[in-house]
Amino acid sequence: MSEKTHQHHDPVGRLEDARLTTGAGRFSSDWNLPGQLYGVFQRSDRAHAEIVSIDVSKARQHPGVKGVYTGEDAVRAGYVKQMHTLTFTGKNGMQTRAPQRPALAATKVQFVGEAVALVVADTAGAAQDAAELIEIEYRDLRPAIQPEEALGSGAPQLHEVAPGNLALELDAGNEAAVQTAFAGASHVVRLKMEVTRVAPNPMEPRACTAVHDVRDGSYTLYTCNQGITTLRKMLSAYTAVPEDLLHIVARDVGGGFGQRTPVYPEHCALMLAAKDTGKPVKWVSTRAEGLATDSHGRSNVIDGAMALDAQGHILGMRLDWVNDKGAYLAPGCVGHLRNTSTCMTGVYKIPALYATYRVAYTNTAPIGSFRGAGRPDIAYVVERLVDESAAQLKMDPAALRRLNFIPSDAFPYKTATGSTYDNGDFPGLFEKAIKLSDWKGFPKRRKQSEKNGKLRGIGIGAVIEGTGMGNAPKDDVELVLEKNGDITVHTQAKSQGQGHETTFAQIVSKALGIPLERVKIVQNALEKQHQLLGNHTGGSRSTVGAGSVCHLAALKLIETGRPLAALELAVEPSQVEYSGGVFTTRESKRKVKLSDLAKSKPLVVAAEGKFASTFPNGCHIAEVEIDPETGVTKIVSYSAVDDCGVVINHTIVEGQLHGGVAMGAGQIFGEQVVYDRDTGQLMTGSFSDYFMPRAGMVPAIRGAEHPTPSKVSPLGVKGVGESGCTGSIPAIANAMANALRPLGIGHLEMPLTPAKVWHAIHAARKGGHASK
Ligand code: MCN
Repeated sequence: MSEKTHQHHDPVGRLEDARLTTGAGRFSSDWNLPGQLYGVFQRSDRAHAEIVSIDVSKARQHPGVKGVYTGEDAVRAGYVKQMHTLTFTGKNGMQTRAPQRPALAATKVQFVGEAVALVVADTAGAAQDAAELIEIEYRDLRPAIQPEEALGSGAPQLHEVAPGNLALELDAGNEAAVQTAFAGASHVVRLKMEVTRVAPNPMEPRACTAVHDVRDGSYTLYTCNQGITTLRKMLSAYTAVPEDLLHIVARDVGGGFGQRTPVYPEHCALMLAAKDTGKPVKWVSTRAEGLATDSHGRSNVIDGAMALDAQGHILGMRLDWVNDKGAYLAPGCVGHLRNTSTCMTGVYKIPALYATYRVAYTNTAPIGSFRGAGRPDIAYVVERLVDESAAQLKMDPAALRRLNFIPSDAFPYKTATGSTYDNGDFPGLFEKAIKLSDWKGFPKRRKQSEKNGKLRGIGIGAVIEGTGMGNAPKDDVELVLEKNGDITVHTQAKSQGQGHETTFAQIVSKALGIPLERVKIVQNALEKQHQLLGNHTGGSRSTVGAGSVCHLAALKLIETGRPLAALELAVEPSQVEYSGGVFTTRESKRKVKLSDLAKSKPLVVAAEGKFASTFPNGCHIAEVEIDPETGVTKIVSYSAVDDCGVVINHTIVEGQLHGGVAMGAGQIFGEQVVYDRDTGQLMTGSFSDYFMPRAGMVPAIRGAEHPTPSKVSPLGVKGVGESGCTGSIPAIANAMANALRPLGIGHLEMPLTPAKVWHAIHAARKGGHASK
């Protein structure tokens, strides 16, 4: 972000960058163990079929092959229960219908790319060659690809346990209140929307080397992840190997975006092979495997309606969701339900809310968490409805929002779906964004664009998201004052690029008043794996959770040091003061350095805490210019004001926002996982078909902070890791709608590719209907 208005810059460069930018990082495939073998998966080339037979005899005889494993082996080992998180009770007491998922498909394949066999050989090449010799006879079945169709009558059925392909049906909010609100409304605005399926595509592909120790039956997995506590729990549930026999090693992780939290069948299949061969077995995913089998994100269809009075006050909102979950419930699948009801009211005081959810199985890759995990989805839905309402009421969309914001004196604010927003100043933040974007000057700029033959639009995304709470029992860290006076802090959070080594160190160095360079953050150390239980990194919770506990641990160190210093100073502990790494007392000129307290033995303190959700919020305003001759759109201006509470590192926060905005822009303008509706073949199986956002898509962002310290965290922090995505998706979509509305073009579904935009413009100019 080169163009910015941040006033208070004290840039602290990222401590990890020296390593990461000089090739000294250590990623999963950098691990090589003596005697290791290589695994290659043979995957289903069809979306839905019964496995009639698998003949692996030729593969077994191939030179160099040390083992071939199929669904039979997975079932025999009992590796069939992938854990899921959809543990709510649904409508009328309905319980989630979750099929088993053998680590290798046993009787049926349910999506293109599903692992059917694992071949292990001396080299990856030999394993690949042998995999191609496996003969699989399938009986093809008609696939169910589109989620609404999958739920319809006559659709092909995926799982016996889930008739009608329905995994769960549930609701949230108050249906009667919404009915009353709609009955009394002057305006009802309806919009059906799709939040498309996208692929996370972190820079580092998935990889895992599994090792079995025959002496104690333990397994060590060298695998990229977002923190071991959740992964280990899920791995144990899948394999029934007790958690204390599962060790997980990762140093640097090249991006995660939610995709790396959970267990994957591949982890388990590699464990099988490692045990059987007695050798480490290494697998590195190809890009194509990643696109087909890394859990995808979003994929929701939402039928929405908003009720307003004559002045533009929002009276109620109803949303009917169809949540596509793909072929199986990925462990991280809960986000699209929980996070969409948590912030259903957005930043507005909407008195009546009601949502229904129908969770569908389809013959596609499972859907898991992906940056935002439902947060961008609900932000998009609310903000699109707000903008369409403003259009219908012929109101300025900024004016309509001003009428409806939750006022700044209303915190803590309990929403109609039961969340408690801790703190915020939505109107104040909004006005800052309006000013930053020069909202008033827009008509002039639009005219200028018109003169140049371009269509210009401006759009707002005023958004909020819940971050913080995790599924671990607590967040905890261990802080060690080393003999040389340095500080080592162990946490179970796991950076995949977020910069924790810097920000957590900043937290500790600030609390202790010592130089940053003296603090070292160590994540997921093998020797601490079974001692610390804190949350993995995800849900933008690490700063609120692990970060806050780093702060508490530092304060505890001071309290632990105080009586020791008092002894040396020969005073009562209450007379000892601490500042800047030094204990002093008024009674004498003597000082005791913190760094001297551990001279003979390291001083260890443990701290823990459990924190409620925080609610970062922001207002993003995008301005776009469309070339009607080509349908190509440029984001010409982007302003973002965010409230992530007290900011630890301004540069990192900006980077997080910038990355998130680019991801949102990618989804609006091109990213989409596409399956052929008839055959279920993956049409976007490589980067020549799957659109990845490019840096040039997002201009310099005009950013500003508007912090309201969170009451939940002792640091006053809120999360930020997903905010960019949550703000940009609605802001850019609304800007596009605003640019096209004068032509009579209604809602267009993302992705707004040049071809789609061009067709809509040309259809409108010819007086026809805009295509969806
Ligand atoms: N931060 C800060 N001040 C605040 C809040 C955060 O300085 N008030 C800093 C943090 O200390 C941290 C970073 O900003 O260095 C993000 O913090 P936080 O919001 O707590 O989020 P997490 O660390 O828990 O990261 C998870 C979040 C998620 S859920 C996704 S998805 C995501 C994201 O972070 N995936 C990422 N950002 C990513 N960034 C990179 N480079 N790669 C990913 O895979």
